[in-house]
Amino acid sequence: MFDAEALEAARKLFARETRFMMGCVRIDDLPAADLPEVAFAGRSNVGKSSLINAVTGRTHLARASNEPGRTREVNFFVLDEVLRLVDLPGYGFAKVARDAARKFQNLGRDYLRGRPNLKRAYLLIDARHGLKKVDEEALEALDVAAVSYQIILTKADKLKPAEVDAVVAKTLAQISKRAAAFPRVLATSSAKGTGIPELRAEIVAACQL
Ligand SMILES: Nc1nc2c(ncn2[C@@H]2O[C@H](COP(=O)(O)OP(=O)(O)OP(=O)(O)O)[C@@H](O)[C@H]2O)c(=O)[nH]1
Ligand SMILES: [Mg+2]
Repeated sequence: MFDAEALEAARKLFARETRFMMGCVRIDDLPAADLPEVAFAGRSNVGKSSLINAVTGRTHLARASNEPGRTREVNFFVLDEVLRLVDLPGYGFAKVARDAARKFQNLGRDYLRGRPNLKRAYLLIDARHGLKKVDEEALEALDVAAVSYQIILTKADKLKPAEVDAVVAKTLAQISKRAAAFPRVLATSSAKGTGIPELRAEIVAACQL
């Protein structure tokens, strides 16, 4: 999929400094759309913030936690002033007060719908669960908004390799008819580093860096 040269170039880029830029709670507060962006979306607790930490090689850049609903802002991280990684609030989450949850979930959705410099959205799916109904709604919204997106399986360390392969194959089949879905599903583990070099290369390719 990626040759050694592409993986090495991506590794080098992501070895550069990433800084936290800002967290937005209102759609009007987003930064100017002046750098390519990739965003991480998915159910609450799926591992979005952890994956941003893994690709940037930083442990506590994005705040990750076992408490669902951890990320409530649209958080922007800037890699070497050439690219922004965007950590979105999760969806499909019932435990926080409903109004508050709706507010930050809508914020994530509004970001995805209207961002002109968004080069790719990564829709994260827990490898143990595969696509759920609530994810289908997200896929639908991304297709309608014509946002180029790619599915990433998370927490692959929780499954045996053969089981991961089966979920990859099944997920690929499920998205085969979706117009805006990138026809490659990447299995990752932020905990073990699986798939992280490949994800870096995917981001470089998506942003044409
Ligand atoms: N085993 C394992 N656990 C993971 C992995 N990635 C994340 N986790 C755990 O999953 C939990 C949720 O991770 P987060 O990164 O905070 O998830 P999130 O998608 O950002 O969640 P919200 O901000 O609430 O939407 C944390 O306890 C992480 O340690 C992984 O690759 N493997
Ligand atoms: Mg988070």
